[in-house]
Amino acid sequence: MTPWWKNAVVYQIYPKSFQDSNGDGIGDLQGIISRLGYLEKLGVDAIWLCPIYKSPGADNGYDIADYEAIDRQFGTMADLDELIEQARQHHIRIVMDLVVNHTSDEHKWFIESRKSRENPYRDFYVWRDKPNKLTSAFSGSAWQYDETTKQYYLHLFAKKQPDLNWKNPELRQKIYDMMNFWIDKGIAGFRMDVIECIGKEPDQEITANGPHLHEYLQEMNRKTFGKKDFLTVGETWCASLADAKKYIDPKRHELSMVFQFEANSLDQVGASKWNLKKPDLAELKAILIKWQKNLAWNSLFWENHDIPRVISRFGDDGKYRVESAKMFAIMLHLLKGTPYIFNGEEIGMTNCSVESIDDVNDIESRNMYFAGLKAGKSKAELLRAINAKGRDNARTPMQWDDTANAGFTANTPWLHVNPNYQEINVKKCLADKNSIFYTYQKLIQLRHQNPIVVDGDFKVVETSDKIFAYERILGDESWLVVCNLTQEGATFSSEKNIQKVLISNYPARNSLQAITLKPFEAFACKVT
Ligand code: TEU
Ligand code: CA
Repeated sequence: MTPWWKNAVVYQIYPKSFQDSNGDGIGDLQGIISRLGYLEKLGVDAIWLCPIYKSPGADNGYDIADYEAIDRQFGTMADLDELIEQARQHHIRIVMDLVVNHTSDEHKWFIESRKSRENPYRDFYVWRDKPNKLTSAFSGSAWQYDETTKQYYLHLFAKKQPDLNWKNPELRQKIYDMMNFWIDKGIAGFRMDVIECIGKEPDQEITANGPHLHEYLQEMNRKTFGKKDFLTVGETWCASLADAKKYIDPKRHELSMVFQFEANSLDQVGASKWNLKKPDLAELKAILIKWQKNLAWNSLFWENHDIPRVISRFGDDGKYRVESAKMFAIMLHLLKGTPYIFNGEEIGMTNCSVESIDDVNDIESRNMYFAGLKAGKSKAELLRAINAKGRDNARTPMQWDDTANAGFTANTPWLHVNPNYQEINVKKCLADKNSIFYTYQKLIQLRHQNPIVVDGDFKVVETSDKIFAYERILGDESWLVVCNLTQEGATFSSEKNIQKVLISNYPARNSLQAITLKPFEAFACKVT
């Protein structure tokens, strides 16, 4: 049986920023419901919904206080049920975010756990007498002293995100029960937050890829989604090719696919994302080729709620904004794997700079800033790093139209709207047959209608570093994809003949012999 996700395209929604329905400045479930027609027009098969569970919001919902309740700011469980049902009527499935490496410190398990060393929930979390050198992804030590029981608890993320102890079988069973609660509701998949960390061995300072990780995933598979037609995608920042093969090997019964982030370090020096460097697109190409050639199935994505907008980062968000957005779309969507579109990517939304830390919401950026000030760095250099890499860049409200607050809310939005909303918005894109939106729509259609996009072999075409070109081949059919990664002209030549141009971001070509590609030019054609 072919799983539902095999020829699907997934659309990621950051609920807080998508559409506000009741004027409190915060996106919500009814807002999403009101935009299902738009998503159906785009043609996506599923929505990955970032966390909407009950949460104090220290990390915008990735700090969960109750896995089986909806946060009031997003609506109610009835709204969620309505979303699942209405989405189904628009041929869209719902994939939920599963955050089980940690909870909020306001989760009832942690409230109990911290009460006494003998509490039945004590061992659901990781408590030690002394901290070691482990650090939090959000700056500082990963250990927090707790006065009541005079021990430290582990938090690989914020202080308000204590890590769960997966060594405890009772905890694991509670997680599986919760997953089954959601599966029974009729959701179609889970995106698994930092799932590589659940096998952590804190005493050995091992966080990702611990010795029991795959054992836990196999147990989870068996006890929850294993026999279902279900999408599971693991967020695995540290996955090597060998790790990825383990996660997705059908014989091992773990996950459908993983997000790997090898290309994500292209614009940094060393281990810190804040040490900026100009990315080398030849390396980007090499990474894509490596994963296409060696992994049976990839997750294909440029953006998510943690990383900058792709055109601002690797392309051009100025003069060639439209051309480069379409080029990145064409390059990615005709590769082998499951494409993910992050809300706003399909209209070419860009990064959004701030001038003061007061305008920054993201906990990762804020903690880095204040730690940086203490360490003697200048405000200017810290803000420069935040403007290039901070997570708020991709989290600004969805730009629907050119009215106040971009049609996102009738009131003050929780996070500033990008000032370019009058130029870049959904309404304008829908009215222009040549817009980025229709390039995405067309790419989704191509995937749905042509098995070659799903099943075809991937073959690299040798070119200069400026160009990424590849073929997809199925039986005697062959598609050629050619992308100019730069804003300069680039020469390309092939012996092949164009039978049909399938998609392009400039007027269609009719020959492949010694052509000079225009800035960020990209096209795909059937060749003989
Ligand atoms: O992200 C995992 C993660 O490692 C990020 O914190 C990453 O290091 C950072 O965003 C890079 O800029 C997941 C979620 O996607 C993220 O939003 C959460 O903050 C994090 O887990 C904790 O749940
Ligand atoms: Ca609202």
